[in-house]
Amino acid sequence: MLLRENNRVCKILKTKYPIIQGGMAWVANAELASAVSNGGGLGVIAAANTPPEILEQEILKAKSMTDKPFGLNIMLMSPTANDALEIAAKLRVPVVTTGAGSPGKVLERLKPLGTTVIPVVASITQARRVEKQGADAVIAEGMEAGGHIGELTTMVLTPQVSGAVKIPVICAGGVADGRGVVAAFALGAEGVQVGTRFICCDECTVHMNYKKAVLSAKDRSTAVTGQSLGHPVRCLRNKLTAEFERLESNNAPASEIEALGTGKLRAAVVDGDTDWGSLMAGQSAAMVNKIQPAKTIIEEMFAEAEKILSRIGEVKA
Ligand code: TUI
Repeated sequence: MLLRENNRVCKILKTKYPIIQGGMAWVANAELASAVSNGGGLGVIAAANTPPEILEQEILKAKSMTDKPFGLNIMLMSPTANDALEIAAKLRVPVVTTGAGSPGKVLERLKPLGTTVIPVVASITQARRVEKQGADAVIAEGMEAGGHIGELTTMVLTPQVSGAVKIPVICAGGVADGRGVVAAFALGAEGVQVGTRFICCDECTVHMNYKKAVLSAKDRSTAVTGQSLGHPVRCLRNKLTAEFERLESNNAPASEIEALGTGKLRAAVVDGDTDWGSLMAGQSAAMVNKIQPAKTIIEEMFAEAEKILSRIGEVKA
């Protein structure tokens, strides 16, 4: 079965299942990453803006919580991206994913060390460029995803990226169950990246209010803010997104809009502020209806995918 055996993503990641956990800022810590890795996927710690000393501790903590490989996500827009890169090199983190920028420097520094580097891309040009620069695989992330997003949907981005590069493509943005896994593979991907559903796993340490907000999300519960600043971010709708929309439609100065976002992700994750916190989540939040162990989420997704595939295979032309 292509979903598991002879799967290039499983081989590259050294995992049982071809699934990567999204590198969600403030959410993706050692607890979440080790749970996903222990569950048969690739757990990922988000470097985000974490100060270097704390990030190092987090990586060491994850090493103590799993003997399986896990990754580090470097958010390239972050002022601490360089520190994270040096930590990845020093601690020999086996897999590094990147997001929100061009990963040339990361590839140059880490490929000679044997690190597996998998950039998130939001366009075909970026996918072709990172393949030339030596990326091991790419994550094609559609705008259904949570957090910082590009402009193309998963449905059109994934097949185009798959057609444009030879390295394996991992599909992200809107994938939250077995149906999403099958769709991803149908579009040419050989693996999936899942963020939002893992917010609602037992081991994820975000405030319970955040998990409850994801659980109660419906089809139109997310909004994209920050478009006017050139960095669109998808979050669950609340007072914060309404205020963003008010400022953006009034053409408020960029500095004022930027200032509104400061510290808001922490407010959501740590304090559980669902009114004024930034509840980053993808459109798939509507499909997340229960809190489960990370391992169950992974096993359920792939069992469902295999069932769907065998059902589709039975259909006679
Ligand atoms: O990076 C993400 N999602 C994120 S990062 C993040 S942290 C944050 N915190 C506060 C405010 C804003 C963000 C939250 N969510 N996803 C990966 C991703 N990368 N999506 C889109 C891209 C992308 C966009 C442009 C990748 C490359 C790119 O350009 C590359 C180039 O060539 O310039």
